[in-house]
Amino acid sequence: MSENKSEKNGKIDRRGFLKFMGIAGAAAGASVVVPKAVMPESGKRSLFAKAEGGAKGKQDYEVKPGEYDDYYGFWSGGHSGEVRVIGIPSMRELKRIPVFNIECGTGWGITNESKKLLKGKTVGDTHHVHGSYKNGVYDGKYLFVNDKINNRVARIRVDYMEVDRILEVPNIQGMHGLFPQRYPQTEWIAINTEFQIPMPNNPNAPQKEYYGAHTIVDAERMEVVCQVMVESNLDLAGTDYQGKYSFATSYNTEQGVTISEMLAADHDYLHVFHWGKIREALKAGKYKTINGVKVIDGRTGKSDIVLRIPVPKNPHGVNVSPDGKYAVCSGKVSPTATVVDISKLDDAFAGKIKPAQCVVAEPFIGLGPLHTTFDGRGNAITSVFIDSTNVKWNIAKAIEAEKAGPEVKKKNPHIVDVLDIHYQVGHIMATMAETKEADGRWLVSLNKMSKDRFINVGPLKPENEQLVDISGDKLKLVHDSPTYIEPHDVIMVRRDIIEPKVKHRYDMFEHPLAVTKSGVERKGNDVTIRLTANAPIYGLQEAKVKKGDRVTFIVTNHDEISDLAHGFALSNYNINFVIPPFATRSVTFTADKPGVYWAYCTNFCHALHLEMRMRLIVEA
Ligand code: RUQ
Ligand code: CUA
Ligand code: CA
Repeated sequence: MSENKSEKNGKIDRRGFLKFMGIAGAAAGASVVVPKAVMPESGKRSLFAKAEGGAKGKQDYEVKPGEYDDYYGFWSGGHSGEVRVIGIPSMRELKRIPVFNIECGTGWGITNESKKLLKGKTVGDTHHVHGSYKNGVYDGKYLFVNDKINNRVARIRVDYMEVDRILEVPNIQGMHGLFPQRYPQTEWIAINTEFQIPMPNNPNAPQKEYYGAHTIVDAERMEVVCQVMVESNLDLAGTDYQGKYSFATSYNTEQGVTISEMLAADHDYLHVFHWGKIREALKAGKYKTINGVKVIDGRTGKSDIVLRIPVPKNPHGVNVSPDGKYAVCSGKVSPTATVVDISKLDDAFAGKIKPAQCVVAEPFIGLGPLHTTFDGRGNAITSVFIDSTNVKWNIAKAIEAEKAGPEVKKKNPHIVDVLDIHYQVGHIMATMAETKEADGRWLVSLNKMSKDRFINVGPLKPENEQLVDISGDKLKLVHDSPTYIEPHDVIMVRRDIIEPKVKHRYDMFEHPLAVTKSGVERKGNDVTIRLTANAPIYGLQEAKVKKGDRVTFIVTNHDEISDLAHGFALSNYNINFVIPPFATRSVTFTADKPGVYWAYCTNFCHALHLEMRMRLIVEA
């Protein structure tokens, strides 16, 4: 439904609203104008239609003005601390969701609501963003993302595309790999810890008492269920498609604290955690409580919860194929990938076979393999950092060649195509690849360096995300997309799975403060100023407080029109935030400077947006 058409249907969206209100809006005063909001969705031409008929390797990646993307790309923004939403295949940036950072555009970290979640912390490093699942496919409910700096996991509600919970996890450092349960649905999230520390964190502990932990978080309650303590560090995470296991690669099984110590052993491990055995241990009370968390001893020889599969030294990513059959580890230091047959894990846990016997292939990939994704047609595509390539290879052929022996294997029959990328790729991801509905259409290569690829913007260059058409046999580079620091990881979700809302609810996040009537209320030195916001006026034109008062502004946007947000900034008081349609936001500060201070709307909302302001008079 186009925006114009929606007006004809008698519903008014933002464009219609602005035309309709015009200058007349000013005369409407503070009365609440609430035309029914319209969801400008569905029906717009989709690129899916163009791709029909299996135009192999010849998909149209251009998304023309007015057309929609086929996929939502959810990006972790690395040390910017945010999550981004980028359309696939256009690579157009649609939204930034502030998570662990302070963000002036929306006022995240400035409002009371966001400060309550951030608890005074202002930096974060988002590495891995994953969605909640039902039966091996995204259910469109939540996104989860980790913070490697302050060891937190945030949950984003997909319907509002805003953070609703942040959980700080004790006993760990370097929170890194994170993966939700995929089957039957996401009840648990498995989270890894890259840095070993003493548990509890005693500065005098000897090096051999530095541990890693696999943390299990309850996805709905956002509480730590337990931690499985191991001697190794735990890097990337994965889960299977049966709800039975989670995976963790480790590059520091040596418990080293220097780089040479971390590289000392000739192999490290893929750790497999047995969820049934974790549940049994919890039930049987086989844990110690450290800083309020149930910690299960998963060290070698201490329990049968953890299976350690030897892999070449210092591996990196682990990814599970969409058919649920294989966990693929990327070698990093070794030029190989390691293919683990998940159906053999039960026998290995039962001691019927050795853990190493779960490995069914170790194909050559290139120098510095980091992460693997899948096209849903039996092929894997691995990012190769040092070579700066994406390597497409066939899993079944790799397994066959392994069986056939070294003569066959050295001819590399599994390699399908090698694509040069620009440059130094970290993560790669194909559309829907972390679900059983992997569709093999597009791949994004998240390259850590762009070097000479764009006009020079000084020493700090953009990163480069490259769009690759993977619908044919060849990997076809179709688009360069320079991007702000740091595109870390991404998932690409079919757009029919995501159903965002157009407006907030009064009770959003159980917000008890929604303003229906503007006014000033004083209780001692605490002054609450309640404001409605209706384009183009706030419900009060002025308010008076006294120097030293603790002032709380609460603003509710009564315009529930699609895309009609107001802002609220207070001159010289370092306050600025946005109030989306029907939302309520608040801020508390001390009025320490006497004088006249203008509060004004920062978000262009109306022809008289500039007039949307009020005075705060701070009396001496
Ligand atoms: S893991 S590319 Cu967070 Cu590879 Cu860094
Ligand atoms: Cu309200 Cu500009
Ligand atoms: Ca190592």
